[in-house]
Parts: sequence; C-alpha cells; structure tokens
Amino acid sequence: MVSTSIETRLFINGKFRPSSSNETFDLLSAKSGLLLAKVYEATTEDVDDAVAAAKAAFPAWAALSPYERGRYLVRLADLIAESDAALARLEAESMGRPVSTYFDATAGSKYFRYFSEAAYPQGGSSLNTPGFVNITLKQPVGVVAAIIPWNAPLVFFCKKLAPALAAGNTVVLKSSEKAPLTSLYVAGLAQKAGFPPGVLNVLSGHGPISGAALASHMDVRALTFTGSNRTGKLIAKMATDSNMKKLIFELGGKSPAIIFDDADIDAAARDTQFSIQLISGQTCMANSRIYVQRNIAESFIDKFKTLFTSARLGDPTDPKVNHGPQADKIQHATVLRYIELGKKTGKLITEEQSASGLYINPTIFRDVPEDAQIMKEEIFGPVVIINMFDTEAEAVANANNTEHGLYAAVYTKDLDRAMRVASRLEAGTVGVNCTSPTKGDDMPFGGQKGSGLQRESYIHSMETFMETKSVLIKVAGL
Ligand code: TXE
Repeated sequence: MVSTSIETRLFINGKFRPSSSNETFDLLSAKSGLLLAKVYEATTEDVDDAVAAAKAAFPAWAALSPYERGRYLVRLADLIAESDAALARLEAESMGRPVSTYFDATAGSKYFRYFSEAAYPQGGSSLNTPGFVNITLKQPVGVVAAIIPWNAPLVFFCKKLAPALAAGNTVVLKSSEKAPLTSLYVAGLAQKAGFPPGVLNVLSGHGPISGAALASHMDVRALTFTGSNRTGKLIAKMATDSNMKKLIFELGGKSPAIIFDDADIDAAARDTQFSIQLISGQTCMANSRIYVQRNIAESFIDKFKTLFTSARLGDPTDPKVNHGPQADKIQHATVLRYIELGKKTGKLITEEQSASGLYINPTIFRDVPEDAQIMKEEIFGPVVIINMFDTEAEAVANANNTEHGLYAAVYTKDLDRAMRVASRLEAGTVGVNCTSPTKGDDMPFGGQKGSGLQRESYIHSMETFMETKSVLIKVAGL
C-alpha cells in the first residue's frame, strides 16, 4: 500500500518537486515485500538543477560566520533527535531494520550538533621567512556531492553532510535507490530548520543515472561516497575523466577478529556475534571472519553459535525482534548465493536455511580454505567464517590476506601482543578487546587498501572538505 504521507519527491533549491521526467520507481517494503512508495527518479536534468542551485547558494553560505552556519546545524540536530521514533519506524518498514537496534537518530543528530561548532578552529597557519609573512587559508571547496548507501542511510546522511556544510560548502546528496525515504524525510526537516534554498539538495534515483551524473559533473568539486568497491572504482574513473574532483571513499570490508587463548572468551563471543548480526550483517565493518586460537576453538564456537542462532527473527517493528530481513531481493539472493558457494568449500555448522521472505538465518562456516571466494568477498549478510590458528604470525598473515582493510579486532589480555598485532593489522581501525560497531567518537574512520580513501568522522572530516591555500605576503624591510 502506498502511503500518501511519505515524501517521495526530490528536494531541490529549498522545495520538493517531482522529477523532470515525472517518472517514479517502486520501493518495496523489505518487511512485507509489498509496494511501499513510488519514488521520483532524478534525471540528469534534475542533477544539473540541483548542482546549479548549490552553486548559486555557495557564496552566501560560505560567507556566513561559523556561528551563523552552526545555528542551522543545531536546529536540524534537534529536529532529527525529535524524529527518532518516526525515523525508526520508516526504516523498519522500508529497510527491515529492527526498531530494537535503531540508534541512528541519536548518532545522526550528534554529528550535526558536533559540527555546529567545529568550524571555529579551522584556521590556517603562518610562517615568517626573510622578506615574507606566509599564511595558509582554509577554504570550502564549493559544491560537494554525497552518494550514500542503504544500510544506515540516516547515519551516512549526517556523517557526510554535517562536516561539508559546517566547512561552508553546499551539497547535493543522492540516496540509494534501495533507501530513499529517510533522506527525503530529513530534507523536510532541513526545510523546517530554515536552511537557505540550494544549500542542501536531496535526490533519489539509480546510480548509473543520477549517481553517474554527479560523479561526472564539472561543477561538483568534491564527492564523498560510501558503497561497494565496484561502484567506487566506477566513480573514481568518472571523477578523474571529468574535473578531478576530490574523492572521499568508504568502501566495503571483510573485517577479521583474532581471538587468542588468554582472551575473555565470553566477551569475545558476545561482541563478535553482535558485530556480524547487527542489521542482519549489512554493515561494512562487521567482523565476518573470526580467527580463534586452536586450543580454545571448540569452546568459543559453542558459545558463539548459541548466541548467534538465538537471534529473534521477525517483524522489525516489534521491539522484541533483533534480526530483520535483508534489504531487498537482490541482497537476499546475493547472500544465499554466497552460502551455496560456502557449502562447496567450508563446513556449514548451522542448520540449512529455513527462513521465508527476505530473512536469512544466522549462518556459520568453519575450516574454510584461505583462498576460497567467501573468504575474500564481502557477503553483507549474517554469515560468518570461523577458522583456527596456532601462532600469532599465522593469524596476522591470514587476517591481512585480503584486499579489504576497514576494521579489525584482537582479543587478548597480553598488552604487548595486543599492540604488536594492532600495529601489524592492515586496517583503518583496530579494536583491542572490542570490535565493530565500537568507534571512538573523535577517531578518524576509513579504510586501508581497497576499503577507501581519506578519513571521516568528526574533526577529521573537516580537512577533507576544505582546500588549503598558501598566501605569500612580501613585506618590504622584513
Ligand atoms: O552498492 P552500490 P549496492 C556493498 C555490499 C553490498 C554491495 C552492493 O557488499 O552487498 O555493496 O550494494 C550508487 N555511479 N556495500 O548495490 O552499487 C547507488 O545508487 C554513481 C557496502 O547497493 O555501491 C547507491 O547510492 N553512483 C557498503 C550507492 O552508489 C552509483 C554499503 C551504493 O551502491 C553507481 C553498501 C554509478 N555507476 C553496499 N552505481 C558499505 N561500505 O557500507 C551505484 N551507485
């Protein structure tokens, strides 16, 4: 059933409007499989309009003081926090995210609140050399495009837009075709917060149309993207073939957790189970590979399996449910395909799939060869591989044996070993006796190797959305 209260139009230059072609795409509910909304599909003409609006709004927005820009950000932070229940419900209905695991409105509003004051210290530096006083200026880049995924749409909206706007840029965001509703909802809140027209624009639609148009656009100066490695490569090519826009990428992961025999096994089992089960395994940093030291392996696997298989599958709007469906038919089919592949190479130690609809039962493989496809590629589902190791060197080598490098974890009580392993793991973030989704509030976040470019999160994001300009001032007699 299509609800008339759900916003499905594009948000361009401060107003909601249909797409220029008037065409829509169907958004099906992950929960019921039924039609939830007909959402307007942005055309390249709509992309041009949104970028033109952002470009026109840029000089006045950039000229505001950090305090004045910050006031808009604070108002939006408050409105997002007040909309917690409505946003949780929207994501449960459309994406299948259980309301019991929804913390995104709190996390999202925190980004806007934090960045409301983050522009104050963004000054340059000065250096005296004979005959000169040299300074650096920090300046916004101009129009920033954001292309976001579907697994945590509100978090990505806030994490990318708050620093870009605080730094004085204007933005055009394209949501994922799988999850357009949250971004449109927040666009409505931005309108309520009184953002000047054109400062923040939100488009819905498919990657190869509006996403590609943004990546190739000559007036977009920076592009921040979270999504698959495959799409990241396509965007990088379009960006360099057009105007060499600055790129900030957070791509997929195949995150390892290494558990040594002196670790607190109960805590390690609890944490790693939560990490791979959150949003039904659809998070980039989920520890999808676990390496456990051989002499504690059977005990760890028993504990992990008991926790993982007691997931409560069901209606994501039910607060007792903690395991929802996969986001859509494509994601569901992809995960099932990987499970079939896994059965050919590893040992399945959970039951065969019995869930209906788009649900996937928690799935564990053990003793999988390191070169198997399921060890290398991101599955993005509630599927974990548990392998054993004997030595520290072997564990680190296997953990690093992938092109991904987003997040890794090590569990041990030996501080020397923890620090050795943390420094050798090829990952942007390493948890010691903790694993994802744990992230330091003011720690840089991003990937090594194929998992990304640049770092995001809090103050680190400001740098990426600013240019540094050197100004050389010749001073007579100095
Ligand atoms: O990703 P895409 P999909 C991984 C995860 C998942 C797989 C596929 O493994 O199973 O990717 O998901 C836009 N030009 N991650 O297909 O295609 C698209 O419209 C410009 C990990 O959804 O990368 C959407 O807005 N844009 C990840 C965004 O890119 C294009 C989160 C992401 O979609 C485009 C999501 C194009 N040619 C998926 N094609 C993470 N790191 O958290 C697509 N897009």
